Amino acid sequence: MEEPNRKPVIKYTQLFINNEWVNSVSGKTFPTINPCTEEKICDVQEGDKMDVDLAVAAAKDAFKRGSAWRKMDASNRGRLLAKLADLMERDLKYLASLETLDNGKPYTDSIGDIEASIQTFRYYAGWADKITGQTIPVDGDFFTYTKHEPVGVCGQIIPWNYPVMMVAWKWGPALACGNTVVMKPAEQTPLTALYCGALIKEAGFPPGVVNIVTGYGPTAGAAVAEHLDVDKVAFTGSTEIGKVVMRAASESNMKRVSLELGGKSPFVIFQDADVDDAVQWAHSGIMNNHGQNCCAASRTFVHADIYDEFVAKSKTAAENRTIGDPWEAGTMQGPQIDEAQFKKIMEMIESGKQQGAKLECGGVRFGEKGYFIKPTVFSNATDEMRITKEEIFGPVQTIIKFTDVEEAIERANATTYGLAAGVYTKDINRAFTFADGLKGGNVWVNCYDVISPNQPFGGFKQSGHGRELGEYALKEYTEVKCVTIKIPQKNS
Ligand code: TXE
Repeated sequence: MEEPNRKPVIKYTQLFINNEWVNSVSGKTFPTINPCTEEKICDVQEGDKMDVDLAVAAAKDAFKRGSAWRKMDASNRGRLLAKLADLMERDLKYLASLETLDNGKPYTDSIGDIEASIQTFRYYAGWADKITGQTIPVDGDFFTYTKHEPVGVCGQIIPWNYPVMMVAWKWGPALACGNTVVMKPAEQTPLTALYCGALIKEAGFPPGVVNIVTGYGPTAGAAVAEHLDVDKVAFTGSTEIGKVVMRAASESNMKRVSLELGGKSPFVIFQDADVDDAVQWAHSGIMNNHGQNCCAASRTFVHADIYDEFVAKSKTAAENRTIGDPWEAGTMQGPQIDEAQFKKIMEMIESGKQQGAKLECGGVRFGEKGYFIKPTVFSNATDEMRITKEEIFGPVQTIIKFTDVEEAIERANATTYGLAAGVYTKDINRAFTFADGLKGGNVWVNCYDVISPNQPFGGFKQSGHGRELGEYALKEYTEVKCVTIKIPQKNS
């Protein structure tokens, strides 16, 4: 691993509209904060409705019939995406450094995220000229075919937990399908998305195909969700704001909506498990990315026969997790993203203690500066406790006991969420029973959080609408047009 660049030069802090860097119309800026030091990194242009209007106008223009983007061969769209991936690879070290600076995640994690993002762009580069329709044998002298057309201007609102990866998950399928984009990055982590904007221009995407408006949710984000000229909105974030976005979409122009929201995912571990291996999967399933992961294994159900051993080993794993300076090789956990998240997590930990769960380790701040929280393990948690029901989005493992198989499925499904789930067992029949019975968009057996660009990702119930990644994501970014032509005589 190359040495990180601890002080990456910040090159872009303006809005990216029509392949140009511009100030916000209001002239306002907002600070982005280093979560390790709680100090300002720099000021970034604060876009709002007026800037979103300009960005949408640029995206609409780029999508006009006859535009460079609309006339471009699909294979060339693929080549541009592949070029973007190459440029990210060239700048891997810089991008990872910027990500760690702005988000606080360990540099090695940032490298992994950027590599996964590059892989995602390459995957969708391959799709660009393979998005095909059907011919349909209708009755009579007619010829019918379907065409999968781009939806149009896509608003994309993303969170701060995987800043570059969310860019790749959103732009990859949108651009492969031939849409144009107005992206609103999270206010906590605007820097890497802006840098990716510079790479869009360098790769040679026509002006207006990708636009980035940094700013806050209730202003810039809401303007995207409400806009009459935005044809689709893709949102990743809280279920609460997902509902706001969906409402805004229906009350404005019925724009298409895809949502990837919160979760409270169960991981059910049986008594026949290899306990050490299961402990590791469950530990990384909740602790990775500081617990700031929508599909985090935030409810660990463990069979009574191995419960005590499992809890003891989970405690050791949490105590051994290295927390601190994200630039140091070997650091596994940095700070939470901001003060609001820090306070929310500490409040949830307090509720766990008050409601009678047993705090095995952690539960306190690490150090005096920065939003660090020690990896925390609760045992003796019950289904009614807030730590078992609500998304904590922090490094807090909640271990719950179960005995009966049927009961385990029911309890695992007793949540308003349905993003992901896991089961660990050597019994193949039980594995299938759980894979079928668990209500989640992703179910992992004897592993957890294994994600790749060609697998679909998304939620049942209040964890969202639609799927990202894989071939499935193309459906979210295309409209199906059915064309029927009268012909002189069929020859079927
Ligand atoms: O999310 P928000 P926050 C969950 C997690 C976390 C909680 C709150 O439980 O603790 O949400 O985090 C933009 N119209 N997840 O407050 O507010 C906002 O600017 C349009 C799960 O950060 O949902 C940002 O770009 N947009 C999750 C994005 O929405 C609005 C990832 C997400 O912010 C808006 C993050 C509005 N009215 C948090 N208000 C996941 N699914 O991975 C805000 N935004």
